[in-house]
Amino acid sequence: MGKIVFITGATSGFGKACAEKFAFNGWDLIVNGRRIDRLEELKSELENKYKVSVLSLPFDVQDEKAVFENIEGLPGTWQHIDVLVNNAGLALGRGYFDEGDLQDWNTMIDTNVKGLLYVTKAVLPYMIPHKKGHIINMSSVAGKQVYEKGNVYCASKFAVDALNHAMRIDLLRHRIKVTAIYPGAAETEFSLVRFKGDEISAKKIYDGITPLTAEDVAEVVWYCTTLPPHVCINELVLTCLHQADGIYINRTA
Ligand code: NDP
Ligand code: 8X3
Repeated sequence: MGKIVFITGATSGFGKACAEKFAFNGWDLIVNGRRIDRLEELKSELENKYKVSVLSLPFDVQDEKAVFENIEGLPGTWQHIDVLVNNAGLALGRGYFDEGDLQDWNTMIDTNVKGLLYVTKAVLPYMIPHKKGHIINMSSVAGKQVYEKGNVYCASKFAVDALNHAMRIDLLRHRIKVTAIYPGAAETEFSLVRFKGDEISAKKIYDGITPLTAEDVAEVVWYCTTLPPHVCINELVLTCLHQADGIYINRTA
């Protein structure tokens, strides 16, 4: 086996673009998501195109039992994970706090926070004995600043920010790198999911701007994970030219 990257949420957007980037560079991949057909398609596409090995590992990161069963059950050759990209996540709804939907809140917290915790906890026993490994946590500009109607999604990404820092501190003694990425608006399936299939609302998010692409984010993940062994990017914020941070976007410039 070559180097191994484990990417959650690889069926779309950032995760899929990261899979392509690492495969292009000859890495073997463990790819996760809930949509099995997409994982299988990705596996055969990357294996054929780049002659790498791809293990499709479908599970819902919210499901504690499934996370631990799948990761603890990894065949020996797949256990030597060099990089974990904790990318699976979503926003559901964009509305006032007092009008929020409890099920949406639970799903965001269970996926973006608890899912990330479960996967990381399950993968760490494969990294710690080797005193080597790199965890990438996908936060957001929403994890740096709260914006109107962002409430619980922002809170979930602030939690990723806090956990990233906590992991960086607590994993120092194991020589494991930890990096949080904070992208701004990027056109993937994210807004379509957030607005529950409402294509007009989803498109509006990118009105007048040239948003980041999934490939832009994958490029940054690749950069962070291929620096010399003694260098660790702790946090990296990236936005498109039209966006300064989680709040300021100029759609006329
Ligand atoms: P996409 O909707 O395109 O991709 C999200 C991915 O997460 C899919 O592969 C989806 O797979 C997976 N996923 C969602 N829920 C689960 C689950 N419960 N278990 C396993 N996998 C899951 O969005 P992006 O690529 O844009 O988003 C990726 C990450 O980046 C998210 O954490 C998001 O919050 C964050 N982000 C996005 C930004 C943006 O503007 N696009 C900006 C900043 C951060 P499946 O449905 O098959 O399970
Ligand atoms: C996604 C970016 O600005 O919609 O995390 O919160 S934003």
